Amino acid sequence: MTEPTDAAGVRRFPGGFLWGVGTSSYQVEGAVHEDGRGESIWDRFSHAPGRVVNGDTGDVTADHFHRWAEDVEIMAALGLSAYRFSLAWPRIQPAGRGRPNPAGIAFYDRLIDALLERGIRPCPTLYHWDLPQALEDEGGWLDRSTVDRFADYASRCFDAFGDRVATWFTVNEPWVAATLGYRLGIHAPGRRDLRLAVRASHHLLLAHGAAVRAFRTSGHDGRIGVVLSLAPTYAASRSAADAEAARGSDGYTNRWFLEPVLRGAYPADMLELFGRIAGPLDSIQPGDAELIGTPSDFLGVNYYTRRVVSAGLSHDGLPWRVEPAAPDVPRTDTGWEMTPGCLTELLVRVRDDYGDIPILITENGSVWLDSPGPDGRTPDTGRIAFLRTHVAAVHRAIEGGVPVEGYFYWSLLDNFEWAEGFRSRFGLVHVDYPTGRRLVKESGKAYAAIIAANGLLPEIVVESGPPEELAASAAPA
Ligand code: IFM
Repeated sequence: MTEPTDAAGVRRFPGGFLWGVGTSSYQVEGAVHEDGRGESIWDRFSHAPGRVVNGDTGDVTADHFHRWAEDVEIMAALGLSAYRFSLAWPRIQPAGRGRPNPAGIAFYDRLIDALLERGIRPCPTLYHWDLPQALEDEGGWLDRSTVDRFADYASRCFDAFGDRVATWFTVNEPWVAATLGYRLGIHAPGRRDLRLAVRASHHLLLAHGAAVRAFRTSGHDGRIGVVLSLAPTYAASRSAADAEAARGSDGYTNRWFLEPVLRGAYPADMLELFGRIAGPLDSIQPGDAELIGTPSDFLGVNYYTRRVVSAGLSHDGLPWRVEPAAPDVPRTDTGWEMTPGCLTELLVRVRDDYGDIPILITENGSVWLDSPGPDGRTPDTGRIAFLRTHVAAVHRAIEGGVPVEGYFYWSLLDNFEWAEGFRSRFGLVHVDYPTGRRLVKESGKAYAAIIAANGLLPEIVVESGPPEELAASAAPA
C-alpha cells in the first residue's frame, strides 16, 4: 500500500485515503436547551463557578446546531472526504435511557444526509464526554449499569443511522475522560481520586466492548472502533530509574487501553501497580477483558504531543513525573511541544506491538491564537507547519508499512476547549464569538491543497528547512 514520492516530488497517499476533520457535540453544537435535549455532565460542570476559564460554557459555542448546513458547505469547499462528529447522548436520550427523542434523531438525520449529498463520509463518535446528567446522578461511569445504558443507546443509534453510516467510533479518549474527570478533577464530573479513575476507565472500556458487540448483532454493515489518545513516552535520561518510570507512564496512558482492546487482557504490570496504589480492582470481573477485546475493525489514534518522564512520585503515588516542555523544542501557543517525528514512531510501535489493525488518525491538531486581519485572512503559519509536518509523519509511517487509512484534523472549527473554554483555538476555520461568523484560515486552505493533491506537494514539504528540523527535534531523549 506504500505510495512513495512520485516523479513530480509529491508525497502521495494511497488511493481512497480519508481526509477528514473532527468536532464533538458539546464543543460545537450549542443549543443545549433546544429540541428536547437533556442536561449533560458538561452543562452542569461548566456552569459551576471556577471550573472553566472565564466562566465559558457550551451553551452556544460555535452554534453548529443551527449552522450545520454552512459547515457542511465549508467542508465540501475544502474537499474533505470525511467528517468525524459526535452524537450527543442527551439529545438522543435526554435522561440517558428509553425511547429516542425524535427531534434529536432528526438533527443528526439532516446532518448525515447533507454530508452524504456532498460526498463526505459521516463518521459519528457515540460518546465524546457529554454523559446525560441523569445517569451521573445514578453513579455515572463509576457504576457498571452505565455500560448497559450505553450499549442500549448505541443500539438505538445503529438502528437510526446504520443505514447511512459506514464508520463508527465508540468512546473518545477513555484515558482523558477517566484521568481528567476522575483523577485530576479538571473535567466533568470533577472527581479527584486515582481509585475512581481506574474504575471509570474500566467501565468506559467495557462500554466500548459492549458497543462493538451490539454493532455486530445489529446486522448493519460498516466498521467500528475505539478512539485512544496515545502519548509516545520517553525516558528523560538513560538511567534505569527513568526507563522504569517511562514504562510505567506508558502503561498508564497507552498500554492500559491498547492491550485490552487489541489483546483482550489488561497489562499485568499495571494491574499490579493499580492494585497496590489504588486498592483492589473489584470493578474488573471475569470475562470483562474479553468483552473489551471484542475484535474491532480499526484503531482510532489521537495524537498531539510526546511525553517525557523521569523517576519520581505523582501527588497520588504513581511512580513517575512528567517533565515540562523542553525549551529547545518548538511549541504551539498552548505550550505543547511540536513533535511530529514521535507520531511516526508511535504508529510504527502500534503496528510492531499489536499487528496490522487498520489505523485512522482520528485527531491531530494544535492551538494558535492568530485571528483574521482586516482582509479576512488568518495567517496561521504555526498551524500550517504543524499540519504539514504531521501529515508528512503519517506518510513516513505508511511508507514504513503501517496501515494508516485516514487522517482527521482537529478541528474544523474553533470551539469550546473544555476547561480552557474559548481561549484555545484549534480550528482550521476561525469562529467569531458571539456572532458565529466563520472564516477559513490559511491553514484550512493549506489542508485543501493537501487533499486536492492527495499528498504533500514538494513546495509544502522540503528535505531541509523548518518541517524536517521540527521532526528531528522530536527524537526521543
Ligand atoms: O478538544 C479536544 C478533544 O475534545 C479531545 N481530544 C483533544 C482535543 C484537544 O485538546
